[in-house]
Parts: sequence; C-alpha cells; structure tokens
Amino acid sequence: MHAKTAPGAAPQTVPSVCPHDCTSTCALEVERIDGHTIGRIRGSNRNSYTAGVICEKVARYAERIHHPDRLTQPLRRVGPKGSKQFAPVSWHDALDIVAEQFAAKAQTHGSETVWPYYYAGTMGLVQRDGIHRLRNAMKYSRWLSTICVALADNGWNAGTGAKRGVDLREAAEHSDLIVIWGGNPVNTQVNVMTHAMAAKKRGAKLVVVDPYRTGTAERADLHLPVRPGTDGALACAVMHVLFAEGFADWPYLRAYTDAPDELAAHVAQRSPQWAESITGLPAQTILEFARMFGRAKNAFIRCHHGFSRSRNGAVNMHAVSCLPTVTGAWQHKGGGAVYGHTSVYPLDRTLIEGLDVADPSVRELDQSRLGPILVGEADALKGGPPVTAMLVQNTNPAVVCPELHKVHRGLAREDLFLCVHEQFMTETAAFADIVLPATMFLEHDDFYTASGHTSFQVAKKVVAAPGQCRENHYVICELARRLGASHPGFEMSAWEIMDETLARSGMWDAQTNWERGGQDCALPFETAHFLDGFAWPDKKFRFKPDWSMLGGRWREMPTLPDHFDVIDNATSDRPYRLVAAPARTFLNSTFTETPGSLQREKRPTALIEPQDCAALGLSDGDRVTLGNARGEIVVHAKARDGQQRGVIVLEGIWPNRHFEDGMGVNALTSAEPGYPNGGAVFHDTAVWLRKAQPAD
Ligand SMILES: Nc1nc2c(c(=O)[nH]1)N[C@H]1C(S)=C(S)[C@@H](COP(=O)(O)OP(=O)(O)OC[C@H]3O[C@@H](n4cnc5c(=O)[nH]c(N)nc54)[C@H](O)[C@@H]3O)O[C@H]1N2
Ligand SMILES: Nc1nc2c(c(=O)[nH]1)N[C@H]1C(S)=C(S)[C@@H](COP(=O)(O)OP(=O)(O)OC[C@H]3O[C@@H](n4cnc5c(=O)[nH]c(N)nc54)[C@H](O)[C@@H]3O)O[C@H]1N2
Ligand code: SF4
Ligand SMILES: [Mo]
Repeated sequence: MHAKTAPGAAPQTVPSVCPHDCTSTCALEVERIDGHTIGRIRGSNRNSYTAGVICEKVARYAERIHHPDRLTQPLRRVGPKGSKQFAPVSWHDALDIVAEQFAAKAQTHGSETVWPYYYAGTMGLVQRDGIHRLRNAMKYSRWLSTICVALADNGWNAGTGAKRGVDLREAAEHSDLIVIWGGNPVNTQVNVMTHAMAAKKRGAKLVVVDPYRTGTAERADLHLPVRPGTDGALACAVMHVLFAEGFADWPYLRAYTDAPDELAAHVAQRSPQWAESITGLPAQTILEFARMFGRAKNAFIRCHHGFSRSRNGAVNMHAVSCLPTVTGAWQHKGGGAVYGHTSVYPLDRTLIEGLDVADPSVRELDQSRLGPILVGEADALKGGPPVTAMLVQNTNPAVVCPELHKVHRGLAREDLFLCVHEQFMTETAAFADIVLPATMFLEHDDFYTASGHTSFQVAKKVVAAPGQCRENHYVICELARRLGASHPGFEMSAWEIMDETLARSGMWDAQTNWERGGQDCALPFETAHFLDGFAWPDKKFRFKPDWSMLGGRWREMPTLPDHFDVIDNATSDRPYRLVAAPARTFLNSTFTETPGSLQREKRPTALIEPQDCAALGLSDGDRVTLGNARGEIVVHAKARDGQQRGVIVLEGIWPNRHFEDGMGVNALTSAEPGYPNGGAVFHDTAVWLRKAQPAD
C-alpha cells in the first residue's frame, strides 16, 4: 500500500507527459502526494490539443504505478522456461549474466544472433530508442519496425511524400465535413473526439468509415460499415463520382499532381456499383458520401491506423489520401487530411540511436515475424544465423505478436537466452532467463514527439521508483560497458542526452522546454497544406506512387489507387472476417493488469451480426470457437447491429491467460508481411465460427 496524504497537506500538482503508445501524447498534471506517491492525473490546458482532456485509464494511473504486482527486483530463472520459477539476484550479477550470455552467443554464431527487441511501451525517445545505440555499436541484428505504423506510413508517404498534414485543431474551427477513416478514437484517441465534436457542434458533418458500429460511429451523421480491407475500392468509387459529377478541381490537379488524366480514366471504370460488390456498401450510400465530400468546401479526413492493418493496407491508405487531392480541399482552411505529424520535428536522432555507428550490411529482422524467426524459418532469418539471445524492453510479444503459437514455441526454446526488462511479470517476462524491474514514466526523465499534434515535450521525474526499479537507459549503458561497446551516449545521463540532442537540432534546451510546457513545431499554413508543394523533388502529389522505393513485393502492386485483392478473403471453410480491434480501457496489453480496466472490459467477446447469430443459433453469452489453420480460440458471443454479415469483431489484446486454451486472439492473426515490404495485418484474418463444445 502507498502512503496517504498527511492530514492537512495539499497534494502538489506537477507537469508531465503521457508516454503511452497513443498519438495524443497528452500534456498531464499529476497530483504528487509525497516523494513516492501520486493521486489523480488530469489533462493539462497548457497544450491546446490535450485541452484538459485525457482518457480514463491514465486518469487513474495510481492503480498502475502503485500496483501490488509491480516488479521491484531483478530475477533469475530457476525452473523450466515459462514456469515462472524465479529467484532474486542482484542488479550487478543479473547484468553480468546477460552480458556473458550475449558475448558467448555472439562468439558461437556471430553478432547477428543477438536481437535487441523493443517497442513503444514508452514513447520517450531516450528510454525507448537507446536500445538501437547498443544494437548498432555491437552489430546485433537490425530492426524492421512493422508492428504498428509501417503500412500506414508507407501508404501516406506514397502520395504526399512526408508524414505530416493539416492540424485537426484547425479543422475543428473551419472544416464543414470531418471524415474519421479507419479508426475508433472514442477508444484510442480521445482528443480526436474533442476536436471532431467541436466541429460537429458548429454544424460540420461527421462521417465514420469503420467495419463496425464503434462509439465513434455512433456519433456520426453517416457511418459506412465497410468490409475490412476494402477501403481502396471505396476510395476509388468516391473518386469516380468526384470526377463524373464535376467535383474535381482541374486547375489544382494540373498544378499539384503527377497523373490526373490517367487517374480520371482509371476511376471511370470503378463505379459505386463496382465498389458495392467489394465493400458490401450499397452503391447509393457510396454516392451519398461522395457527394457530401464533393460539395463540402473544406472537407477534412482524419486517417487512422486501423484500416491499414491488412495485406493491402498501404494501397488503401494511399487511395484515401487521394480524395482531398482530387477536390483540391488542401487549399482551404480546415480542408485536407492528416494521418500523423511525426516528420515536423527537426530532431537529430544520431546520439540517441547511435546512427553514426550503424552498419547497413548487418542483417535486418522483421519485428512482426518474431514467431517465424524464433522457430527458425529460413526466409524470416534472411539466411543468417538463428536468434539465440534477446533483450526485450517496452513490449509484450507473447501477447501482441501475430502467429502466437510460433512465438511461444520460440520463446520456450532452451537455447534462446532471454532478458526481459519490464514493469510487470508479463507473459513475455514469464519466459525470461533474467527479468529486470523497470521504472514507469513518472520515475525517469525523457522527451516526446507526438503524432496527433505538433508539440515537442520534455518531462521530468516526478516520484521515486519503488524497490530496485531502474530506467531503460541505465540497462543499456551498463550492458554497453560490460560488452565493451563504445559511444558517447553510453557515458551520458538521460538529461544530458536530451540537452545535447536538442542543441544539435537547434531546439530549446530541455529545461526551457519543460518550463514553457513544450515547443510547438507546427509548420506554416502553406507548408502544412502542401501549397508550397508536396514533399517530392517535382513537388507533385503522386497518384502513381513509386512503390519500388520501398523494396519487397512492389511489382505485384497496382500502379494507381485500386482494390488490391491480396487480403485473406472469406472462403467456404472460413466464412468470417475477423477484426481484432483495440479496447477502450486497455492500451495494447498494457492496463490489462489494472482492476478498473478489467472491470470495464469484462471478458474476451466476439461481436457478431444478429442474423449471423440467428443462423448459428447463438444467444448472447454463448461460448463460440473462432479458428483457422493457425489456431483456435474460445470466446463469448454477443449480437451487435451495425456491421455487415460475415464480420466478427473482438476488442482488446487480452492476455492469453483469459482464454480457455491459454492462447489469445493473435493465435489467429498472420505474420505474413503486408505489401510491399512489411507491416502487421491484424485486421485481415478469415476464420471459421461455431458454437463451442460444452466446457469440461
Ligand atoms: N484505448 C486504447 N487506446 C489505444 C490503443 C489501444 O489498444 N487501446 N492502441 C494504441 C496504439 S498502439 C495505436 S497504433 C493507436 C491506433 O489508433 P488509431 O490509429 O486511431 O486506429 P484504431 O483506433 O486502432 O483503429 C481501429 C479501428 O479500425 C477499424 N478497422 C479495422 N480494419 C478496418 C478496415 O479495413 N477498414 C476500415 N475503414 N476500418 C478498419 C476497426 O474496426 C477499429 O474500429 O491507438 C492507440 N491507443
Ligand atoms: N490483435 C491485435 N494485436 C495487436 C494490435 C491490434 O490492434 N490487434 N495492435 C498492434 C499495435 S498497433 C502495437 S503498437 C503493438 C503494441 O504492442 P506492445 O508494444 O507490446 O505494447 P504493450 O502490450 O502495451 O506492451 C508494452 C510493455 O512495455 C512495458 N513498458 C512500458 N514502459 C516501459 C519502460 O519505460 N521500460 C520498460 N522496460 N518497459 C516498459 C509495459 O509494462 C508493457 O508490458 O501491438 C500490436 N498487436
Ligand atoms: S489519450 Fe493517449 S496520450 Fe492521452 S492520456 Fe490517454 S493514453 Fe495517454
Ligand atoms: Mo500501435
């Protein structure tokens, strides 16, 4: 238990920044009760994007930071792999063991056998990305980052050339139509809703494109419940109408785009009737949406990640980014689109990531193909040595990765040495040889870019960490010292790295940034709207992207926006399409340990269209089996209106222990890379569905 406020002592309020993997990167106000204890967390008004609003799960962060199950001391495995039999060990000995094992494995198999594995449990750049400095200095296997943004980034950049766009706050004030495409911000980005609802209150229309009736869709004037993986077809049919009915802005197209005549001729063949058969949306509804979009003066599209998580996700994202380009909506205040602002920050990442010592000839492994890699599939290993040693920070692959059966088989390998640096005994940590206890964001210093807004924010440590928890930066530097890795970054504190990085980047120093509550890196109107050109040498938006720039399987891709039919289509054996969507009060597998979130999310549940339920004789609460060649899971059924027949939605990346057979939704999802060159396809899964046999 943590201490209560001393009688009469008012808690202090101190600023911080939310580190979680969420585009909002909210500015926070934290109640500090004493040097070890926090109270409520609130959204700060110092940032006009956060505007005083944060999600409920972070508001009650005291539940997480003061959780009785936090790891507080280093542990060494003393039973079989995965048995959770651990004994305490000192930090000194634990780090020695990790360094000895890494050195021994590298001696036997070469340095590429070690694969530092991380993700975005914290989005702080020093604590998250320092692992690359160790990787680069030691020539450990390199990293192809694919679990989250790869398909969406590639699709967005294919047309515009850069990951930036028009600010949603501007759209909230000026747009007359906001389209939330392929995301559920009521669950995942609460601040998007603040600004979208402000626009709606002003009279703007709200359209939501999502396979099921989410909380976001419920607030829309028009909801388009598209079949998963068919947004490219929908976008083409909308463009068909825009060209056919005179909504295309030809002077803009001639000045700002590469191939408008070819595009117009191409989409002339892609009518709403054509798209009806692919998307399952009535042609009339597509026509209605296209006309709304065409008639709006300053239509704005908020592109989300959700609709990119299919094999054709990059093509679909690119197709959607073409819409405001056809109408020239980019020219108007509040018009255009945004997917993320990450490229606005002029940050030099060399010191943090050790880019100056990176060797491009070292093997690069695909993050999302962890399962195939660990079970030794030759194509996944790129012809190199097996992976026999890993350091895992900020991620829980035993739950979040596709093809979980392979992931678990791999993590259980006796010849794999695994060190997991964690805040909790996650299902990944349970497989470890060494477990190290990690700090939480309020217990260390770091700085943060955002994707949803443009403010760069520094946050200071607020309270002391419990027990022997140490920050990621400490682990990286101590391993570097033991392994003989040399780089200036290993000799500096987190704060020194921040200051030096900011100085090299021409930005405010860390203290100034902290005092002023963040440095806004927003670009001027002309640039944000690409009116001084798109981010290509010829300054033209590309309707015909050069997919070959990305390598991989680009030859198979369509040259113009289209329905790229490489998805895991329904078949007679697997007649349902599964969407593995985010839950409101979990964040990936984080917060699955907090009582408030567990209470709200209840249990893994399949949302099924009522007629499908009737056809299968299912009532709410019945146990159902979902399966495919990769695995089967048992969950509870719930009838849900507002999605097409044949679509099933399962919200939340529940830990595997919540499932009868000990394996969760990612037992069903595929590790096949999206096109052209990687990207996880979490919402692109065909499954069978049947009433489960009675439980034993
Ligand atoms: N509460 C909560 N917040 C989160 C997360 C969480 O798990 N829980 N995860 C965080 C992370 S890591 C990320 S990357 C962001 C992601 O956040 P966003 O970029 O906002 O995207 P999501 O909300 O994940 O998108 C999910 C929605 O996409 C829809 N979708 C799936 N397939 C398709 C499709 O083919 N077409 C269309 N049109 N829609 C489709 C799903 O039905 C679902 O409603 O959210 C972050 N915030
Ligand atoms: N079925 C399905 N699967 C998905 C998705 C989906 O929509 N559906 N979404 C995918 C997406 S978008 C993403 S981004 C991935 C995310 O997957 P992960 O990146 O694995 O995210 P989390 O499950 O939240 O795990 C983050 C872990 O980092 C730990 N952590 C947090 N801060 C720190 C720190 O400072 N130091 C250390 N050492 N550890 C820390 C937390 O305790 C937590 O266990 O999941 C993917 N998996
Ligand atoms: S909305 Fe996202 S960034 Fe804001 S507090 Fe919640 S998790 Fe953090
Ligand atoms: Mo993500």
